[in-house]
Amino acid sequence: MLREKAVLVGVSRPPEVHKWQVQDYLSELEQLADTAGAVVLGKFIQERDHIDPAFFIGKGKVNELSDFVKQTATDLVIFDEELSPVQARNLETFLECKILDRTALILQIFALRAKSAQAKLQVELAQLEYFLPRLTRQWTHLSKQKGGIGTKGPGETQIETDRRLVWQRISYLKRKLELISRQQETRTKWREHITRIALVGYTNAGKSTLMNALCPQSGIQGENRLFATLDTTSRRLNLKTNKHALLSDTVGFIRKLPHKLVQSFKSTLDEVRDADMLLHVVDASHPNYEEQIQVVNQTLHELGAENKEVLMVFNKADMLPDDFNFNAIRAHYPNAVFVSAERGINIEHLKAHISEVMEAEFQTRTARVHISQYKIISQLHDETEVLEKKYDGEFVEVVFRLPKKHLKHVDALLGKLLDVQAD
Ligand SMILES: Nc1nc2c(ncn2[C@@H]2O[C@H](COP(=O)(O)OP(=O)(O)OP(=O)(O)O)[C@@H](O)[C@H]2O)c(=O)[nH]1
Ligand SMILES: [Mg+2]
Repeated sequence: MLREKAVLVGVSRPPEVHKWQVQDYLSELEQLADTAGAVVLGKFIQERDHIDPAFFIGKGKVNELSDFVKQTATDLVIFDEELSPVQARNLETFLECKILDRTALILQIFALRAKSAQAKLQVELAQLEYFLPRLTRQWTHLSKQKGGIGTKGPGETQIETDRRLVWQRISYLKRKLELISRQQETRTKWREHITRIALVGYTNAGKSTLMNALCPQSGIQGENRLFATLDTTSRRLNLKTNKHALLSDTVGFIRKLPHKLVQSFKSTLDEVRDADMLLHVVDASHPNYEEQIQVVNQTLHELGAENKEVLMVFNKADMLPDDFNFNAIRAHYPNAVFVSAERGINIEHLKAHISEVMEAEFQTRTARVHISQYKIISQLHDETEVLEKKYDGEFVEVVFRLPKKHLKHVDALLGKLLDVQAD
């Protein structure tokens, strides 16, 4: 396949955003462009303190860019920032090539990657909401002629469609997603009594590889590309002391993850919101791992999942230099665990840590149940972990443990009994 030729543009605004930072951002953007199937021919960085309302970058830079685009027959110019619909249109007219911003590029990758029906619907919804204000004849005309990046999705079919129809499609997609999410709720009801753990982290940090290391039968493969995982997968995680938990692998986060995308992936990300505990996977070998941690924390905040028990897992420890300053990380994150998911290093230690954190969330109780209430005993077996049963005449003394969050539920069950003691 002939790869489209792309040029990247970033803007530095010292002292807030320095040139070296923009260089890092553009390397990440290059990885995104590569994932979307483009080859990057050049990178432009402009230093300026105000944004041009018409072209985003200054006129001089636009001219420079225009020369480069013509000389190299560039197919598309990708901006690391979000452009207004007017800026995108002006640039498109002036440069006579496709213009994409970071958001559109990420949406494009999600569209290429989406496999399940749910993921496809979620991406389409995000794309429509993003493209709606940008639907211009000129844009669709260009994309129809040329095809390629930025055109997979709603663009083509909407040439003759007015916005009202797009809105109809948006509300249809929302209804459909709502339905799927309700169906999932019923399907996952049984999981309520299992401790749920979700893997979260920056894209490419090694979440799927770690899932595979923790649950060797999971058959999940890590991949060296951004957004390898879009759908949530859950597997049983076997632990020594707490028997088991349900571990979920989720979609990765990235700097400036389009807000609309986070919104449309709401039901996929429910797995994160509903989790009892998060494993925040960090690529410790990445030069910008600290910023990536902040991005993940911010996205968790956006999802309303910021107050959860979090275990920081610093992955790719096999790639760290000998003089790596582990203590600096430990000072910041006292509960940090260093692992190598790929080499299987320290995985048992991580499991022990997970058990320890989970333990704090558990409580042990004793109930005295009359043998005629055998149904309650069997329910305790189903919904808690029964540690011991002692028979005493017509009574059974059951010692069981369960997550604190389920105490209420079990208390209601035991409400009918006289003799319940907590220890
Ligand atoms: N050297 C090294 N590479 C690793 C390790 N863990 C994962 N990787 C590599 O990092 C890349 C990304 O791994 P994934 O498990 O796909 O990462 P992810 O966090 O699931 O990424 P997304 O699903 O895209 O968000 C793959 O090429 C892995 O082989 C590790 O411990 N050491
Ligand atoms: Mg993954």
